[in-house]
Amino acid sequence: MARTILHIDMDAFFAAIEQLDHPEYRGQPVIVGADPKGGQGRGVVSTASYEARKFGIHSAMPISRAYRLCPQGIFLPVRMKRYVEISQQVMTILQDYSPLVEPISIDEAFLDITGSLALFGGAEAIGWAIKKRIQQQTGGLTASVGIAPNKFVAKIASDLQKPDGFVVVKEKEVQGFLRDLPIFKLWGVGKKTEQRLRKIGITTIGELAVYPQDKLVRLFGKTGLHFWRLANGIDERPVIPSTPPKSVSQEITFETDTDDSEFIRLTLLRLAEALGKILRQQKLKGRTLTLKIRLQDFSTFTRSKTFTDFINAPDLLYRFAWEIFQKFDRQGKKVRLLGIGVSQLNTVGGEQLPLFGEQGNKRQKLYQIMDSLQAKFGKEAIVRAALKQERKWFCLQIFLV
Ligand code: TTP
Ligand code: MG
Repeated sequence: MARTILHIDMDAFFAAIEQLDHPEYRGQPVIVGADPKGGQGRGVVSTASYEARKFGIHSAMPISRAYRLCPQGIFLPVRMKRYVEISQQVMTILQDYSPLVEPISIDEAFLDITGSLALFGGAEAIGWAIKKRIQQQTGGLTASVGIAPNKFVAKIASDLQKPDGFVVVKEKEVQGFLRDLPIFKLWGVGKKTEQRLRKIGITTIGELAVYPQDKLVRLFGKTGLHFWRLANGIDERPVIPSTPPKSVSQEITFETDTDDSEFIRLTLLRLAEALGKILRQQKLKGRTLTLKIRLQDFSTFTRSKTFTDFINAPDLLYRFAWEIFQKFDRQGKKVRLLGIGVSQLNTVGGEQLPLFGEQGNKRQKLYQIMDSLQAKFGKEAIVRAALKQERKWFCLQIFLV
């Protein structure tokens, strides 16, 4: 299934906070890090404001060198407590736009916004809303945002127009976007690898993308394949939220209330497929399945079933959800909303539950294959025949809480 991933990275984070807290430093070259001790200091630069970067100062540079480059600069110590406070404020804002937020450093995070697009009016709307909220709630800090079909491209995109950047790369633009970038932009390509790639005539990501895969594998082993895949814009790594959720659920509100039991059955199948996919991506299984039903008069019911084993396979989720639904007495009323959720979650190492035995193992493999096929060829490739008759959904929402 096509995904939309957003990467966000705050601009000159520590230095920008110093400029926020001390208005007199705004527009000035600010260097946060070790004490320069008049050029004799032995530590390094944590970060520098964009004004200071004009002097050639950057993170991890010896503070003594930074001092020589810009003796008139404003040198400040690290105030970690304050930066963590702002970091938490920013991460909390991000949670409002997707339950799938993966912080990867103090000032940077990935969001899988695939499930939030409809709710907020599209990817760009989400990106701009996040930037605006951060600016307003922190009192003026800026962030750079990259939006793309995967993590790798989103991260490159957010870096491209820093500071205050905003870059969106659509699925069909990925290859063109990557083509002319230097190879050191690839994750995992350090100085040594860069030199080795140069020796075989590769200096850009585009050149790497068309290089024969087998030759790369011969030269770099498995990593060669990894480079090739990234160069071709293929990166299937999921966004993994830092705190595992307590429950995962999917629900749907119908465009018109329904009592068509075949349609309801297919809806449960569709919900189970989607839920199963998220659970597999997040490497989670659950012991309790909950069906949520809202009827035409807005009365809402939940019915749960708890198993001895942990499950995440869509056909099991579907089978039990359908069983629960059939036992539920709607008193002749139509259904407005349906949801299924799984709780009592457990992280898994990929092995299948004993209860469903050998079949379970095969099934698990099948789902992994389905996921990778879908990632490659799009959802249509292997959508179950039954789902082809689906009607329009009003709103599909994913909840991880
Ligand atoms: P970065 O996001 O790498 O840098 P930045 O936010 O200062 O600047 P920009 O993103 O606009 O390029 O790192 C975030 C913070 O982490 C940074 O403000 C300070 C800290 N940091 C260090 O302390 N040492 C380092 O070597 C790096 C790279 C960052
Ligand atoms: Mg940053």
